[in-house]
Amino acid sequence: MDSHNLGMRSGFAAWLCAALVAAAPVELLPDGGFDGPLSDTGLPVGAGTFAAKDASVKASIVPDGRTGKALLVEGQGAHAGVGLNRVPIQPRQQVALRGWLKVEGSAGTRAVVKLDYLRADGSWLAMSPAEPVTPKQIGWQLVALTDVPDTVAEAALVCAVVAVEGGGKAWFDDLEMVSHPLEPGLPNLLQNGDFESVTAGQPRGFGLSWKPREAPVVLASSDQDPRNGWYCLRLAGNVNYAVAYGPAVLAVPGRHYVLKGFCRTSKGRCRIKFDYTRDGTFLGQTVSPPVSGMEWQEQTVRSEVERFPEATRIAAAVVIEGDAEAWLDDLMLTFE
Ligand SMILES: [Ca+2]
Ligand SMILES: [Ca+2]
Repeated sequence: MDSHNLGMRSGFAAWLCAALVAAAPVELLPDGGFDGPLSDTGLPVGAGTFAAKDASVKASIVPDGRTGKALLVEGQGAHAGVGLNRVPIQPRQQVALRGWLKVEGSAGTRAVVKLDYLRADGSWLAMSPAEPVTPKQIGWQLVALTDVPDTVAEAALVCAVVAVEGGGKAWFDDLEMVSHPLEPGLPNLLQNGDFESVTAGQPRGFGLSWKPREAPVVLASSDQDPRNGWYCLRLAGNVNYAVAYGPAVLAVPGRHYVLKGFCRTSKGRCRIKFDYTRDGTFLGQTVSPPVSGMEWQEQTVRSEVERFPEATRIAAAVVIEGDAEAWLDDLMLTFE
């Protein structure tokens, strides 16, 4: 799986590239690597533990990190962890949080990296979690998420939080949290179309439509020169064809959907497309012209919902054919 190859080094360069079209990102977590000086509590400056009612927590900096030291959280009870910082929410900013974690414990143990939203008085309001990691996932796992804090009503502060649920031990390391101005434009109907949400090395919400028998197909988050942010999607294989699709949305009759996305390939060809479905059954598709070459190229597909009047869902998808390796970023689903 690609997740173990995903490094952090190229990430900042990617944000700098993005900065050519938008303002530079702001670093919001001073010591997400847990290798810096500690306060009297034994934790990085600004960090503090919390525990749900009837739960308890012990947090410490330990030597066996992914790089140098790590934060170890040992929890008992439903929910306990460490808030790492508290940052005032700025209007029209997107916040991205990523990090590595591994977890040990019983089958019900889960470890979470998340953003918590607090009122101005510090009371808890809401959260935006990455997909939890369980003890079944062996070794360090990469997770990443993004959110737009000023869309959370009443929220004044945003906080990077690591937590253990159900009792157990979890190690956290190499956390990064940045904010950058939200790009103007229409809202994206496609969740995780920027591929910045990562679950154990996989782009959250995206999956293969089928697993070809003749050869393995790789669908993974990739930090190889994303067009924007930290990550893009990588789809590779040597098969007749392979399709990665995202979360489907309602196919509203009369609505004209537009899918835009950026693709590049090291070999073979790649297209973006719409799939039309009803109750999970494939009815048809509309595909873009093929893209090949290492430069990011924009593609656009316009829906043909009227050709499939029985369709109830429409899904954005990416397809490769033959011996191909492709990267996708900034998939945008809107309607006209
Ligand atoms: Ca570290
Ligand atoms: Ca991206």
